[in-house]
Amino acid sequence: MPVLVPVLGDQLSPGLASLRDCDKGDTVVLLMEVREECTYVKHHKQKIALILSAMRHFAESLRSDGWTVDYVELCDPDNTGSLTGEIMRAAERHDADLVRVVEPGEWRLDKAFKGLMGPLPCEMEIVPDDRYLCSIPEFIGWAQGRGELRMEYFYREMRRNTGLLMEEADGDAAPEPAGGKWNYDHENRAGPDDSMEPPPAPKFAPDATTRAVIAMVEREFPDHFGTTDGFAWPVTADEAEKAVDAFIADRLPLFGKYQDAMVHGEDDLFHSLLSTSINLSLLDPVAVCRRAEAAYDAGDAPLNAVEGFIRQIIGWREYIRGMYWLEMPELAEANALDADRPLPEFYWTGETDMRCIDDCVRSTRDNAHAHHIQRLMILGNFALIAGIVPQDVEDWFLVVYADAYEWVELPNVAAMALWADKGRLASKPYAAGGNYINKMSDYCRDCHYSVSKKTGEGACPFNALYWHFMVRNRRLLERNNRVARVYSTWDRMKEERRDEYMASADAFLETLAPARAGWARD
Ligand code: FAD
Ligand code: DLZ
Ligand code: SF4
Repeated sequence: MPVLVPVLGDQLSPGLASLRDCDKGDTVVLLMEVREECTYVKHHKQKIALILSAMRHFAESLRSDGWTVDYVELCDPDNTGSLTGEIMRAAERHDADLVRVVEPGEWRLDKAFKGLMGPLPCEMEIVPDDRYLCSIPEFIGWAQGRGELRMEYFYREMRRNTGLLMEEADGDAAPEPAGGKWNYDHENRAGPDDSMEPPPAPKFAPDATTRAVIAMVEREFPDHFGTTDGFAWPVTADEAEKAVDAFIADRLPLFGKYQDAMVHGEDDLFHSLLSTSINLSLLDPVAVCRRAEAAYDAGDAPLNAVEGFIRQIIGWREYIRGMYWLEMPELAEANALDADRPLPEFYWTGETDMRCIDDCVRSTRDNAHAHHIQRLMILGNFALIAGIVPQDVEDWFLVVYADAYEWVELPNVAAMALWADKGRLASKPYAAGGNYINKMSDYCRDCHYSVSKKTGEGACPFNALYWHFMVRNRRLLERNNRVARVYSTWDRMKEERRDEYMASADAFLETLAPARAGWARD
């Protein structure tokens, strides 16, 4: 009568709370490959291959550590196809006394797991997920009574709690942030330049297990988006550690400076590519931050880079997760700007003359990855200013990125990129015209469109769409004092000019072919 411990595909840590106090002799660890998780949205082929391969490798490492593992493969003939179906079946198969599972990372599964408590033939315990610095109740406590839920204040608390980049002060005074400031973001806004030489990121060649999973994914999910050809993700904790070593040695020193830069054909620049490993739990996020801090202490990386990197993990990542649980389920339906245009087909095919979008979609298709500023200021920004339905955009982001789980994808897309939550997360919409993209990238140099042309034939579409967005949403946005002066500029423009902007945007929007059905969901 063992304890059955289901471990989900993104819970691949031997230190998982559900395993911690278990007796290896009286526990069965259950890992389940199930069709429903691969297809409730039609995830990128590379993403499915990554998760299933990492699960298979994790099962092996548990076995060599002395655990009894029950591994259900996708094509097992008795596989019910769902996580709840498999937990039920395994509880009966093993005549379990107790099912103990760490709370899932998604609202949808949380509801499904709570619904299992009655039908299961034994007790079920859902234990809190303590792989984060800030628990869900702590985050809700932090948010309560605050008018504005800004990441910066949350981040400072995480710095104090962890002591990361904190320095002892004189006497009894509280520790202070290294260098005297909490945030060095203003040093992290360089566009690309000729001196920039991004070192290649490490690639992890698929081993036999990964190759078998890739073949299965190609066979079982042939119509899913993306390619598995260049699969190079870490699939074990050891490989993920090697990825951290390479990042700290080669890319961290310039991570800050070029954090917001974009270069055509350069998919990684100085980014870490660690999100897939952190989200799968192959890496402990705080341990990664301590490695970066050690590089600063040793004089191997400057403060703006190390602070910027640590902020992404103990600041943004933790805050985003807290916001997900605070704002669900309403966040999934949010559409504060009443955006009503369907997602254009070119998000899937990359077939557009906009060189910036073409490059980001290519990287997304080939690598199941695009870096932050591509996601926010190209793909997210276009969807925002073109008024694309948030739920279409959310499905796209959840499908295409190897690091995408709803807890992290949804707040980033709905709240950060699309302002669908009316500014609960971001104080103003991240809307930008072509000038911003031209400053931060080399995309515009060889584009079919001219970034300096504002309206009419051949003008960069971002320019007129920016004003179209501002005009469409004036009632809501002009009350925002971070946006208000945009309207003074608009009001000072000649009427004829304003009409040209609106006509250009309308003409461009008319050309957008909506995505065909079936890309994201059947
Ligand atoms: P780096 O640039 O090296 O950053 C270091 C780490 O910081 C990342 O590995 C990640 O763990 C963390 N991080 C940075 N920014 C964020 C953030 N905004 N939210 C959460 N963690 C962050 N990240 C995901 O993990 N999954 C997603 O589905 C996802 N969707 C996004 C959608 C949009 C519209 C936007 C704007 C951002 C999204 N992000 C998402 C955040 C970010 O873009 C990715 O974490 C990052 O690009 C991953 O690449 P990297 O590991 O090289 O990151
Ligand atoms: C995303 C995903 C996929 C593609 N496949 C599986 C799977 O077969 N088995 C599994 O346990 N989890 C999978 N996942 C992750 C889940 O969909 C879900 O996002 C997380 O478990 C939430 O914590
Ligand atoms: Fe993108 Fe406009 Fe630049 Fe072309 S000109 S790359 S569409 S921003």
